[in-house]
Amino acid sequence: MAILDILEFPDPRLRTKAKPVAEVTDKIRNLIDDMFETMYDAPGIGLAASQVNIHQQIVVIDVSEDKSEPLVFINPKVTVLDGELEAMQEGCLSVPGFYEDIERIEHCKIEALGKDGKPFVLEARGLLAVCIQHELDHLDGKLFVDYISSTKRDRIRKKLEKQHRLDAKHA
Ligand code: QAP
Ligand code: CO
Repeated sequence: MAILDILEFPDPRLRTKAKPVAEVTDKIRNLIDDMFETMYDAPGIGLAASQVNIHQQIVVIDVSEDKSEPLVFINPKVTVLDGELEAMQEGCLSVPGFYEDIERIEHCKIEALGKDGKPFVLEARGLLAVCIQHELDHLDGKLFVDYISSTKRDRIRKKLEKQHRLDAKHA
């Protein structure tokens, strides 16, 4: 197991579109274990492979209080179940320290392969539904800051770029 480096906004690699996983191999399962370790260490509630510079369609999520409900989504497809929107404050491990209210679909269905390579379907609402949409966006090269004003996004970008320069100097 290993803790992986997380790419941070505005790293252009976060804009890469992930490719479907052809076969769920032991290598993919090892990556999934590392993604959970990385997410729990942060700590976070969701992580997409794109964020650790692996451009395959893999997402891990655990919205439980006690790390007891790990969910794996490989090659996920989301379907809107009703059009109702809900605003929730979102953050992102790739945009550390910044949180914004984002509107998402409140009720959705997700079809994916599990860690065992078998297809499953899950209906989600609330935080889980929001987290799934946030993580699937990563696989498409999208970030939550894409939904806010360009003024706010630029401010966040400048602050993170400054932080990255400081990090590089002290590395
Ligand atoms: C996506 O995000 C999410 O800024 C997952 O300094 C978040 O796990 C979906 C984190 C909220 C729905 C609602 C963020 C950790 C974790 C930070 C995360 C930070 C440390 C974010
Ligand atoms: Co994120």
